[in-house]
Amino acid sequence: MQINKTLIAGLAASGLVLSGNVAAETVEVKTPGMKFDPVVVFVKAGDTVQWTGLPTASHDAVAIPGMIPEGADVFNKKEEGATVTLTEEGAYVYACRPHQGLGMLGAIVVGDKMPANMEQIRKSPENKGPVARIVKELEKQVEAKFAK
Ligand SMILES: [Cu+2]
Repeated sequence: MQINKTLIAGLAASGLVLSGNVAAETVEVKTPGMKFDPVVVFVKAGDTVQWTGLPTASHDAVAIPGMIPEGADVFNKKEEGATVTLTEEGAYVYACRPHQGLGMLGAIVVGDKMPANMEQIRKSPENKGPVARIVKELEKQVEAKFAK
C-alpha cells in the first residue's frame, strides 16, 4: 500500500495525470530576423502556438491551404502575441507572406504520431521553391521523431 501511494505521488509530481488527460500548453515561436524559431514545433491536440515579434519587420504567420490537416482552419496571424489553438492532428505548414521568398516559413506538428497529411503536403502544387525547403525540414524532423 505504501508503495502504491509513493508511486501515485511520484506520477503526480512528474506531471502525469492518471486519467490520461494532460493539460493543454502554450508553445512559443519567436521571429529572430527572417525566420521562425523553432522552425518546426511539436504540440499536442488542444495546445496553443503563440508567435512573438510578428509586428517587427511586418511578419505574419499564414497557413498554406492544402498544407494543413483536413478540417483545420487556415490561420492568418500578424499581431504581437498572436495565438492559434490547434485541435486537428497533423502537420501545418505556414509562411510569413512578406518574407516567404526569403525562406521565412515554419511548420507545426499536432499529435504524437507521423502526421496523416504528409503525403498531401508532398503532393501539393505549393511544394516548390522556399516552401519545398520547409517541407524537407518538416519531413526530416517527423522522420527523426516518429519513424521506427
Ligand atoms: Cu517575416
